[in-house]
Amino acid sequence: ADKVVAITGASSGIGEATALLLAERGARLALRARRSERLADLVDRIEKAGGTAVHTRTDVTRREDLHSLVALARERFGRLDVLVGNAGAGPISPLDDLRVDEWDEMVDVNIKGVLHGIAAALPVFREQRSGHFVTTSSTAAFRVVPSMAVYAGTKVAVRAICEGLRQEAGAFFRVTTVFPGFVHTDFAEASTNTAVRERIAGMRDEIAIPPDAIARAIAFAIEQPAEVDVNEIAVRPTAQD
Ligand code: NJP
Repeated sequence: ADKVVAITGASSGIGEATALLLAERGARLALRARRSERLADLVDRIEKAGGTAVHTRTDVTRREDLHSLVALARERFGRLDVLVGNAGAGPISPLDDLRVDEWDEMVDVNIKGVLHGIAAALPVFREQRSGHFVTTSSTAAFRVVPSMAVYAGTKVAVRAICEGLRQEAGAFFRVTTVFPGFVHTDFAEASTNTAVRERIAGMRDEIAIPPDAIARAIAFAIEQPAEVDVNEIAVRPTAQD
């Protein structure tokens, strides 16, 4: 359909794959992340294939950036139908490493980044009497694995926030939380602990599924009829524990 969809974390991985798939299916897109040159290239590819997309640099830890995202999407396309809150940070490490700045980063991007999106889009969805929040959590929200304590904590928080949002949504807007398992993206390189990074990268090369698998799950939720709200979707590699 011709929905207006804003995607955070659109510059690589799951966000990029979702942008390409939704553009192919007719959505008009507002793409956001910090790496503008990658976004510009993505917009180019989408337009060359006949799609419609705009981009602006956004840091989801800055509340005002999310407000401008929502405002610009409405200015450009007249409304906002879906906010895909997908930006995430995963510099994972054992707690005992005390990489406290990285804990802060994960809390700021993964939790506050999602909250900033909700704060910006909720009044618009209420006014339109329609809208859809799609947020990327993680299967780490279901089971903590070694070195993932803080990361998993942020993704548990995302799940709780989105479930609370769903309960408050009434008949106005929809809430979908996506829980990816191991996906083949740059995410595996984010850890600054060499042993952890090598272990994760090794697992990635062995079992990870392509980001398009998550894009298809997001498209499935978005394309349901208005009265159907797909709330939680977990998508793991078949070989994942
Ligand atoms: O990873 P990656 P994924 N402001 O690194 C953006 C979750 N997940 O696609 O700003 C704005 O390719 C960053 O853009 P840039 C994961 O937790 C993954 O795998 O340009 N954007 C990039 O576009 C995350 O929520 C796996 O650097 C910021 C994007 O986030 C989501 O999937 C498993 C930002 C990250 O893309 C997408 O991650 C799982 C900021 N401050 C959950 N900081 C997996 N890959 O295995 C980062 O369970 N970004």
